[in-house]
Amino acid sequence: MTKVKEASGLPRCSGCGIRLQTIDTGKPGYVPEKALQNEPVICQRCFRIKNYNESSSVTPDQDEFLRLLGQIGMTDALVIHIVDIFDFQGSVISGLQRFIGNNPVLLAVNKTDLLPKVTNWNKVRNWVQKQAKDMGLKAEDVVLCSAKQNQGFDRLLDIIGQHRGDRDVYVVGATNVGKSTLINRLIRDYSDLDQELTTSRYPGTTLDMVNIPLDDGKFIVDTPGIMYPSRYTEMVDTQDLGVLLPDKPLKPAVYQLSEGQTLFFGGFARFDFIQGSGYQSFTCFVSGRAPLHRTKLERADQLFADHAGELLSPPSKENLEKLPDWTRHEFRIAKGSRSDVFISGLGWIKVNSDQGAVVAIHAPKGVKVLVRESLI
Ligand SMILES: Nc1nc2c(ncn2[C@@H]2O[C@H](COP(=O)(O)OP(=O)(O)OP(=O)(O)O)[C@@H](O)[C@H]2O)c(=O)[nH]1
Ligand SMILES: [Mg+2]
Repeated sequence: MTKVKEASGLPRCSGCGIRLQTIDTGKPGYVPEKALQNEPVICQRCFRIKNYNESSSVTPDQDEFLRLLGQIGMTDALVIHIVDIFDFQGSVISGLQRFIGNNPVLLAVNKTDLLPKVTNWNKVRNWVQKQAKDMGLKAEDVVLCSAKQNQGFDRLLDIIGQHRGDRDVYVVGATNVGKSTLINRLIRDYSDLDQELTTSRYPGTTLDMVNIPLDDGKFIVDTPGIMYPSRYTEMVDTQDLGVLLPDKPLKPAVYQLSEGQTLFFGGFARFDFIQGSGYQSFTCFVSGRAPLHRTKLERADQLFADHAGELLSPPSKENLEKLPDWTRHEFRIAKGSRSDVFISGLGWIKVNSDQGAVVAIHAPKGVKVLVRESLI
């Protein structure tokens, strides 16, 4: 207790990094006075997330996050940039170098356990490297890993060892990509510390930097995630988040569609097959909990107007009303290309035919939708 009071006021929460306070139960960092005796001490919000799986009620301040990232540019550090393989284009920090200066970066592509069981990992690695290059990301090395299933960690530690020298390690990324889970894995399996960072399925869990000591007096630092409003998962109600996010390996669903057919992904989005070679197959890589519904393109507008939030759900009617109206994105898929139509946070649809096609996606305004080279 004395130790706690000596430091400038109260210490930080060892779960989420927020400065602790004992005054205002409604403000971030609140901890009841008597819980300050615990070792390590965590705030009430972290306690609730850990014990009751509660969702975070804090809306983190983005300018503050960017300022924190900017601090990394002023220190000599190794940066681990974590990206979610299920939402690659949605979770990449494309301008990372702007914030972190000349510090070296390792690109860790997390959640590989979500890809189908039979996956050609060399192909995935090449794909990641090519995407990173096309997006202008600079990385000393790329590693595929799963913090949940403990895949890729020997190699991750290996390349951290090769590139760290005597620097601190900063773990950065968009919200929910698994930064804290990955550091917990390192703490649990590769150290004898008893600290546990707070993790949750809801974006915006870590609120400030958290320093975890390394053997040589340096630190590995967890950071708050950057929020990108262009990810569907940042837009939806917490109830619907559980539907969008897969929690087991994706089971690709193949649909044979004829020209002029539409697929609804619950009430989340819609895919139109407008023109092609008559009858084509499309493979959907989306979380198994969004029910797919097929209809005729000419009936699709009316169906959505009449049945959104009922037949076409989730989201519920009430939650749909909280989302922006849909916009339509039309794409011409070139002959001979291998393309995915990607919807950030929802997944992607692979166009299987090499005949090319004209397709369209309808999704809430602001959600990132694009065509990319096929991942799988
Ligand atoms: N399937 C799968 N889920 C993962 C993996 N790593 C993390 N998760 C899950 O992703 C969610 C977010 O994990 P966190 O570690 O809290 O993510 P974060 O990047 O620290 O998030 P913020 O603190 O909000 O920026 C949790 O539900 C984790 O269980 C993984 O390798 N595979
Ligand atoms: Mg975190």
